[in-house]
Amino acid sequence: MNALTQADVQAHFQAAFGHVPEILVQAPGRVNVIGEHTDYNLGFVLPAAINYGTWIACSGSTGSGVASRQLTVVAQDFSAQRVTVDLDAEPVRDTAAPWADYVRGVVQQLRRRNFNLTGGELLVTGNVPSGAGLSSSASFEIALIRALLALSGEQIDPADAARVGQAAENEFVGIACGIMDQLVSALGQKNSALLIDCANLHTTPVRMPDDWGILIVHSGVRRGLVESAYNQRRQECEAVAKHFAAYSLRDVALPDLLAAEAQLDATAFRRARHVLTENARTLVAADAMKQGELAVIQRVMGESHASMRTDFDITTPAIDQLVSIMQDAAHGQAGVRMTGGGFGGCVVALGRQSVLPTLARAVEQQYQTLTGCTPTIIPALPSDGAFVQPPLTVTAALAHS
Ligand code: GAF
Repeated sequence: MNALTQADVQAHFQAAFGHVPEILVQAPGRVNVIGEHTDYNLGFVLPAAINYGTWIACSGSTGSGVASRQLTVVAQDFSAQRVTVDLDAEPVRDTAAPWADYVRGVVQQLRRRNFNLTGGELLVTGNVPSGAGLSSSASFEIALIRALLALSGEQIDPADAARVGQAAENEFVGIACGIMDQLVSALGQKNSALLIDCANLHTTPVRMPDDWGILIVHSGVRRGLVESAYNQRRQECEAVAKHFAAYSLRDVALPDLLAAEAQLDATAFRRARHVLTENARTLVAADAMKQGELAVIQRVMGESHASMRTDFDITTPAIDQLVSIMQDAAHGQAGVRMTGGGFGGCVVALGRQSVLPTLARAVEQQYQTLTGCTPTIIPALPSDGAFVQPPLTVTAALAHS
């Protein structure tokens, strides 16, 4: 993966704007250990922030009047495309620079919450593999929120930052995502996963045992039709909640769902069964991680993948093959499942550090031959959530470069 240093980010800013930045912000992507499509059903999730993220270097507007009510944003990883956003204008979607919709959506939400934003110059770059289901968008949103508020001298609670990012995505970008990705990007903790109760946003860090590790493998499967299929899953879940006159699936008990099978559409029933059983598995997994119970992790992650395949219909044949290769190679020393929204993207393994290289080798030896897809091995470390820091001094930047 592309390593990115603070000195690189500063150098990109300087090349774009001709002076040094005042503030640097980083917000991580995430890998979800377990708890898939449960967040928007107000259930439980267990993601970890990872050591890949979005960086923003920024400084306040140097001018006054009109200029100070504008943001100039350069997206280093999109051919250094430069976009200007007027802080006072009603936002309009930009088909020439879709990445800038996240900026407009975030600004709109911050304004609605009466944050007093000031203009500035922002350089955005990152190393979260895009389209991999590792939350490059949420990390961009959280980095933006932290950067814009740092420039304006305003503060935000991490849970509120997550709500702003989610609302920007739901209301402006048009994806009906839950809050998991934004919340773990804001609040993740080193060496830990974060158990989130999405009904009240209560978070509990769950420390990973010292001899455990995480391995992510990108399946090389493009995530096609993600948005429409994702939004459709959400509607299916909400329809079942409505059948029970419940606010969300969180308020439906598994025995009641099972008893109602004959009255429900067969697909809707399977969708809800995935969500309710996944909530239970997530709580078991959090406890097993805390206690270092590998056999339990292996079982529930395996069950989670099977449920995503047969009940939620979000895996693909190549991803099922990838999971199977890694499960066989793990010999009970790691849990393996697809991670993220599905329809492509990545597989995650959590288990004994010593076995993870064996899993990576098995993937390299078998996956491409069996599926024709090219895998990418992504070693990952559970990491801290978003942070703001002053830039390196010129001397320190030179020493790092
Ligand atoms: C995507 C969404 F953005 C999350 O909110 C979550 O629903 C996830 O898919 C599935 O668990 O990452």
